[in-house]
Amino acid sequence: MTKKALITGVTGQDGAYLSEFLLGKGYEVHGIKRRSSLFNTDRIDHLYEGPEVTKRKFILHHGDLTDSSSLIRIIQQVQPDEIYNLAAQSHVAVSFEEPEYTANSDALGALRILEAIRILGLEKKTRFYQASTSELFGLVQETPQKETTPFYPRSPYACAKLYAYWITINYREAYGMYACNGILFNHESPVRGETFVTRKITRALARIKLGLQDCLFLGNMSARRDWGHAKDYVEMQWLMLQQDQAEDFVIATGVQYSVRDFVDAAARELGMDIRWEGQGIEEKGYLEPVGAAPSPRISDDSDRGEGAAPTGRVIVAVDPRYFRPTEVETLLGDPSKAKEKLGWTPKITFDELVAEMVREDLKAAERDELVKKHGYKTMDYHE
Ligand code: NDP
Ligand code: GDR
Repeated sequence: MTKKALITGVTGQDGAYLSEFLLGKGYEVHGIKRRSSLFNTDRIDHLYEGPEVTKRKFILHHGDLTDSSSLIRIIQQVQPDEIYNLAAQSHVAVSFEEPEYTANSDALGALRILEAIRILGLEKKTRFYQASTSELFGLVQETPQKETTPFYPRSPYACAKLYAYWITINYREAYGMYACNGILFNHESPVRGETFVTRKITRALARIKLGLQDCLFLGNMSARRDWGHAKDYVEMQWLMLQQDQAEDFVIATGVQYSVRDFVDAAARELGMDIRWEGQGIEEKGYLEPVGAAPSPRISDDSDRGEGAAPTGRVIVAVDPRYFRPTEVETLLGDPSKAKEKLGWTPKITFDELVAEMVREDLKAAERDELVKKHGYKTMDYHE
């Protein structure tokens, strides 16, 4: 029997990687996309080009996490073996501006799906995966963070995800459902949303390299994260639903870098050398001319070395607009449980992740350069 999976947030980064992964495993994949005034299927369009579509193995449905009626209708129609709840207003900074909508989609959205499973009598058939997050740890109480580390959410997004985390556990305990949380640390890829910091960096540096942009403006460059690759992480989402018993797992690499380290790594990949000067809001990254003395490598604010004064132009600067009312300064995961029980080992290293993202953004920038050269306007994004 072909297994059926239903993915909410199918048009997002993880939705795209998970769809491809499950189609590769022979699943019939159903995805929920929301209505938008422009096309929003860029990340999954390639899946329509393969044989999956003609065999009707990849099917999209219109629905929304804020609309119970659409969720019940789709789940009733599909009768999925597995539901992956990946849909969310997933931007932490935006959640401070849209707290109520974030709670509606990210907290109540999970509840709506769990209730739909119950209303339709699918508790024993349908397994449920909730996209939980390292943001739950927020103001960290223990380092590294593992499944038993106490939570301390620091944003409306994290507070909404905290509800979703607990309601998933409650439905597991109350109704015997196979429902679990993947507490995933940051994971990125070339199709990461352009306003998350990693993609913002690789896209901007590629454009600066080709003269399409002057400067990259960032917020807190000392923030530290445990960054992995989305392709590795979606495999764990699937594995969590294949166990004898539903359990919650931390998925992380166990290695941490600062935002500034990420800028340095992306610049290196592009053959650019950045020299850092100043502190806090005055901090700037100068593009050193080829052949200049090597810039001191820094991994945090404390080990900044002495070097010659920078002579290049400023290509990275701080814009306080990107500071958050409450920040999550540092996250570092301990994936021991996933290693032991799921056989987790991330295949893609930090350097390979950065290199892939830079490569793809450089190709996109080269396309834009060509378009511009022929007198046409390129697409502008406004954060
Ligand atoms: P994205 O922001 O790339 O994708 C979010 C998806 O949710 C998009 O398909 C979006 O649609 C959809 N969506 C948003 N609101 C609604 C709604 N009201 N109804 C239906 N669909 C909606 O996120 P990622 O793929 O990066 O992350 C997947 C999930 O994992 C999210 O829940 C996120 O919070 C969580 N997570 C992510 C981590 C990461 O580092 N990437 C780490 C830990 C957790 P559209 O395309 O139309 O915008
Ligand atoms: P995060 O990711 O908040 O961890 O949430 P993001 O990339 O937005 O921020 C990471 C860190 O970088 C700092 N930062 C900036 N962030 C953005 N977006 N833009 C900037 O200009 C900038 N400058 C510095 C941030 O302050 C922060 O400390 C992501 C999302 O995918 C969530 O959905 C997911 O749950 C968590 O990862 C795990």
